[in-house]
Amino acid sequence: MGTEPDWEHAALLVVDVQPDFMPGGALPVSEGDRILAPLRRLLESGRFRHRVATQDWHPPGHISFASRHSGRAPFDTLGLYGHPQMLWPDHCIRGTAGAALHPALPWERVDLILRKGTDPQVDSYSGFRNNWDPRGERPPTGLAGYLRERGVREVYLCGLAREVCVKWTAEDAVEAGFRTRLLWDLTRAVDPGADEALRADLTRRGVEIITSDRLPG
Ligand code: VGL
Ligand code: ZN
Repeated sequence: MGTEPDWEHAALLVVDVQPDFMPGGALPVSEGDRILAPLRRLLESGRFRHRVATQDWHPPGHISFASRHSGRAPFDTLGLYGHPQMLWPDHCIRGTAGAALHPALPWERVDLILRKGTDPQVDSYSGFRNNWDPRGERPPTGLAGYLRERGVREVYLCGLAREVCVKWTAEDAVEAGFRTRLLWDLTRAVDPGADEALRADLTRRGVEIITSDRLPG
């Protein structure tokens, strides 16, 4: 398997690059700001024919917020609809400055902005499918169909957070049949201590981990 992208059939997926995930933000990702400059250059290079962004976009009082569950603190885990749900600080509340697409990036270069996490009762990490709903299902967002209808066969992932929304999006991309590559240097983690295990897990699930300097051109 070569690493040469098939540009015509390749999409760049930029996951949740929003001020709330920056250092000092509501749900800070260590060094989250370090991806901004290289990601700006990649978007401006015009190399990817297809470019999609996801945006975490929660209503106030979202089910994933610790503040919504009495006696619970951020980063506690709760059983929700039969699956573990991590509780988070309030973040990415729709319409707030922290939920905006980060002003340092050239968003005019993306074709589609997909908002997720909009259901008050259901979280959504992946750009492809929500987390489990009360019926135990993970409803699709339509992203796989959007990409397929445009002839996309391979996806390149970057953004935040590496072990949460980027990971879930990558795994679902594999599941949906896309050749999936993660641009490791263009992601950062909430907990970088778990990077080693994360790499192994992603690789086992069929996600290829590469760095952006290996993209030609
Ligand atoms: C994310 C936690 C909660 C992310 C979103 O974008 O990785 N993490 N909501
Ligand atoms: Zn969220």
